[in-house]
Amino acid sequence: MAEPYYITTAIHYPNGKPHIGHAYEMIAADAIARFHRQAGRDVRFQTGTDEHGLKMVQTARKRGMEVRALADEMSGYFHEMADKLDISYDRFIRTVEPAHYAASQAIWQAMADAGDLYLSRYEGWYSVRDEAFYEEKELTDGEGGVRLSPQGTPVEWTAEETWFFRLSKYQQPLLDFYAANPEVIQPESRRNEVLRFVEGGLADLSVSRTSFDWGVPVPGSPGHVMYVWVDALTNYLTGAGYPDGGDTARFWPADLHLIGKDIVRFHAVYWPAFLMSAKLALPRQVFGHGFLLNRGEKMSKSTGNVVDPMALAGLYGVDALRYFLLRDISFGQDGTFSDEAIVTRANADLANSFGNLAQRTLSFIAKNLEGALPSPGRSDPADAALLAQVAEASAAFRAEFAELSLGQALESWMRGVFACNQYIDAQAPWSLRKTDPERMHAVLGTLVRAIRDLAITIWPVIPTSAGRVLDQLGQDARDHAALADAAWYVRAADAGFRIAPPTPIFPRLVLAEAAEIA
Ligand code: ME8
Repeated sequence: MAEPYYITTAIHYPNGKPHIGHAYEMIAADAIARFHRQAGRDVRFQTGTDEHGLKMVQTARKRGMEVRALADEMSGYFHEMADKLDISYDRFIRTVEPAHYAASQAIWQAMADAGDLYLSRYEGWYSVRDEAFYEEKELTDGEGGVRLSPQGTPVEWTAEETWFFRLSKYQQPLLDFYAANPEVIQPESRRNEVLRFVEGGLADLSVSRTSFDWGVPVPGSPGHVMYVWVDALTNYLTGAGYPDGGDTARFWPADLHLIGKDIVRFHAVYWPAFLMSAKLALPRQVFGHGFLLNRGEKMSKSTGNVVDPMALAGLYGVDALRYFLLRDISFGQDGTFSDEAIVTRANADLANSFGNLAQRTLSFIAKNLEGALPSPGRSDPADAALLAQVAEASAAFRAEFAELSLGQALESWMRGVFACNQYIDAQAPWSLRKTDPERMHAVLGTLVRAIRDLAITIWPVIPTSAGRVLDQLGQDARDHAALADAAWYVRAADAGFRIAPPTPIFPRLVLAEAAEIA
């Protein structure tokens, strides 16, 4: 049986519609999930919405709605976005599901059984926007006497009776865990932040609330609902079938929690501490990706520069957006986007390079060979050299993708595309038609093989368009094993496969008018 691979995104707060940052995270996780499926792993990919907490309560109050109605409406937009962006999730989880209540109460009970929960009084600072408690030493002064969290969000003084989790007890076990698993928190800068935070000492964590009731009830403690992060983090276990078994044995621990840099503390400190307490295995990796900036500016509702990912996908195409985000933003760092940058990148790499290569080659074959796959013809060392360059580019892509160097992987793939374009220019198959048809056949056949392998390689990033190129070549396989199967060509030729006159797959994009962008 194939080796399991469990990947998750953060679950998103449905207190508003999804923005491009949410889309970015889903797209990156989707490409990684597809990549592992191609490599033959049994992938479980989960995304969803995080629907409890005070932020949801306050947003619903402002809109004059019931919280559940707000959650239902907004979660729907996230679900719809995932589908439109070709996100191949196996489960879209909502934290209001009964199965999730059961999982959250089970992990709570396990932490209680370990003696790690006690009742006391919390007095301290809370940021509703971050749904996070902060210590006095972490705060700064904002305008008008407002105190600000390290994330720059306002905090308010909170005092109530709550349950506490003995986080302090886990300081040393956590440090031991990081030391024994140097790769567990990525990238390196995030790991260093976490180490500094934990080395600085850990206070026990308030893990229930009594001032509102929108949350998972604490078992045996009427009036208390769980702190939203306790149930939110537990979604990863719910999705694996915890506590009733289900697939927990198969898919837990998760291989990768892909999240943004602002929530690394929750995933790399609180989550492993909860799991240690509940005697469950710890995740293999937490990767904190960077933030997307709109033309270099932080997006916020007040500046009015929040970008709707569906509008961008509508203007430029889902695959152009997916390709741009993974190619132009160095994975793990902040990155900036603009309409111009999307158009420039998609045109340079997809329309003018890979798209043009496929379109020229396939339409020439359709027109001049009635679509029949070129015969072996007269080969030349340049043919094997090209296929070796393409194989090297594809192998580099796979190695870099596996290491989550996504942008670099795409650069490697482009090396393969460029090699093909140089080969076409040097071999000039169009002029060989009259002068040397034997040589023309060999060149076109070499290009067909190269295009097929480049399309399989890039498939996780641009699944619809790469899939269409492969369809034009009559290729059903999308997996890595197909790259090692060079005999496909002879089989297809023997079976009499013919290339139909192709419709272009990668349109040349034009920048949308300012009115369309807004
Ligand atoms: O934090 N660029 O939800 P969320 C890139 N519910 N990524 C961004 C971003 C940006 N501009 N803005 C946000 C939560 N993100 C919790 C998570 S998980 C158990 C609970 C990322 O809707 C952010 O870093 O505020 C996070 O990974 C995800 O979007 C959801 O953010």
